[in-house]
Amino acid sequence: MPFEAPSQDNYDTTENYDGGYKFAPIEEAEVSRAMIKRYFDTMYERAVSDVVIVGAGSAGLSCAYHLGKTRPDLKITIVEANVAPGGGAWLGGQLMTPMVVRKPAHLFLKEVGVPFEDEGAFVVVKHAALFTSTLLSRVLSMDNVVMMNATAVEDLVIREDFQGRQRVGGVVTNWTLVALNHDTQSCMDPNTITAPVVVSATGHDGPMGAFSAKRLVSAGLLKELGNMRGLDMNRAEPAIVNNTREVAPGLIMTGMELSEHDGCNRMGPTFGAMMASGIKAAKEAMRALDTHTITKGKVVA
Ligand code: 48N
Repeated sequence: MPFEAPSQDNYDTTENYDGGYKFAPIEEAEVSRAMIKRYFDTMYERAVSDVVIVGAGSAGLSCAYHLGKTRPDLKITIVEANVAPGGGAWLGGQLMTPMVVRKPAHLFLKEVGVPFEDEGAFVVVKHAALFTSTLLSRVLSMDNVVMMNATAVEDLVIREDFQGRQRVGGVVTNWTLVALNHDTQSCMDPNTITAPVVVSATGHDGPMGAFSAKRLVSAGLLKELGNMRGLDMNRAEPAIVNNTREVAPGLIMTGMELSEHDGCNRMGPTFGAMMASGIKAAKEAMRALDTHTITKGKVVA
């Protein structure tokens, strides 16, 4: 019998909740094909992206927001190892829920539409998850931004460029559960995403924290890690924002990963620097794209 939609079109139609709730009929294969086609069409299309952002924590998401909003023409692909994006921004400090953001970074909260309580020099978001879920929803609703979560960057594409320099030209990916289990069986080879600019925002802790910083050392592009220093909020936050930069040709580093790369202080449970650093990383990415000639996702001049 053809599906008869409920008489009204609002979600709480009474007839639906008196034991009469009905769904439109479906074939299981329709569900599979709806997911497969969309996901793998996206993977195919994003095999060459304009910017890859590694890590969907507060820095990576802030970068994606500013970049996606400012340059809706760019193909921005976020690769996030966890099933749940958001990194360390679901809670404040010591698992407490309020999130502290020092001014003037609170202006980003206004931009994104996150309410806060004003404490003078800083503001407090009542629950960190309110910030992260709001920012995630803004980023994921952008047509030019794609997020591949549960997907790990397990290496960097590094090639000699037109100037004879070692340049990061994309990322090497695998399903995270595969990346974490390479020692259980051999030959689970990865995949790649080519991009002229990679923004690394992999944080300072967790199973893959500071991934790109560590890879630069093992690939011989960085002599040694600076290693994150002790907590000093007033030194740490401006250092992270002001030193957000292209740390290697084609690789921009942002957020707490930079503290491991540079050896600057940590700030603890205050998140304004993550937002401002992410925004600066977006500006650095646009600068890099504007100063080079790019063909098929590669910097050629
Ligand atoms: O939230 P994080 O860890 O990193 P940031 O830099 O966005 O924010 C850091 C911030 O939460 C703090 O640590 C605060 C301010 N505390 C400071 C302090 O002093 O303690 O997000 C990084 C994201 C995570 O979601 C990881 O799962 C992901 O990056 N990730 C990766 N994704 C893909 N491939 C990888 N190899 C990878 N490594 C990490």
